[in-house]
Amino acid sequence: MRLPNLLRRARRTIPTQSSGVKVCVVIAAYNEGPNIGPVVRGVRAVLGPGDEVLVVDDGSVDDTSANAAAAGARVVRQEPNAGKGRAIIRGIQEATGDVVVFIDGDGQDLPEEIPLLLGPIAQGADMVNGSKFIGRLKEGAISRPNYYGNLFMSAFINLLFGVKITDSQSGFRAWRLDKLREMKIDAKEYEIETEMLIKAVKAGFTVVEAPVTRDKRAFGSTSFKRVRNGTRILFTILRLRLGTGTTTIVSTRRRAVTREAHT
Ligand SMILES: Nc1nc2c(ncn2[C@@H]2O[C@H](COP(=O)(O)OP(=O)(O)OP(=O)(O)O)[C@@H](O)[C@H]2O)c(=O)[nH]1
Ligand SMILES: [Mg+2]
Repeated sequence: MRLPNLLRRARRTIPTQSSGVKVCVVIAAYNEGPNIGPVVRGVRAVLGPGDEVLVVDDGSVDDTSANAAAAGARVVRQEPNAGKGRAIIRGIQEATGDVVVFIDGDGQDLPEEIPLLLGPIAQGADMVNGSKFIGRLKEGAISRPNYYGNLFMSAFINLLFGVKITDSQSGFRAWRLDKLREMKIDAKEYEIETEMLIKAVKAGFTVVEAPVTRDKRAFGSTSFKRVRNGTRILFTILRLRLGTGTTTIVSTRRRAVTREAHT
């Protein structure tokens, strides 16, 4: 890992190349032509030479794949478009290394904050959730309905599962790859984050949060459909609470989600 100056304080907690930890950053991208190049370059700037950036281009009709490859990412392409969940699942299958970081391809997450997610992994966490609600929301980063929707989903999960998550919908996360692959994930769309989080909690994984910044989308518009995807997220929470569906839990030991202190 090469660290930007502003993150030097976190250096002690960051796995470095010399520690032999290989990081794979997975980016699900759908029609992110103008955004993906800067995101990939930003990610590569904080990674070491042995690390990898993997872009899962999900049937984009623009130059997402070409731009991602030109910026130095390994690109896998799915056809036709099948949803963010399917793309993340493909990313988990294709990833190599010890630690996987997921980051959005639209410029809303800051690649220079990746070390903030890797620090707690080096200290023993299985999953680190980047939270904009204990971090910073920049101007235009989230619409008012999505803001309250996000808070509601997190509160509902906390109530049903007895945890203390602040940002259950965050797509900016780090995982130990071996733990990630212990879970069977079957989400198709934006409910993927909810499913992975709840299954990690139910499996007894050590889940912590780290404060991150959320910016506004650089170019283009979101594919998130409030009613459709909100309903899918809600049903995912209820399905996992009731224990129905194809959920596979490797262990029933539960640990509370704990916040990672600001460094
Ligand atoms: N591969 C793939 N990626 C997707 C798909 N839908 C969304 N994504 C990616 O997932 C990331 C987040 O998608 P957005 O549509 O911006 O959703 P969001 O950031 O959760 O929601 P907003 O806050 O409304 O922007 C971006 O990198 C998208 O390109 C899809 O169908 N396939
Ligand atoms: Mg977005």
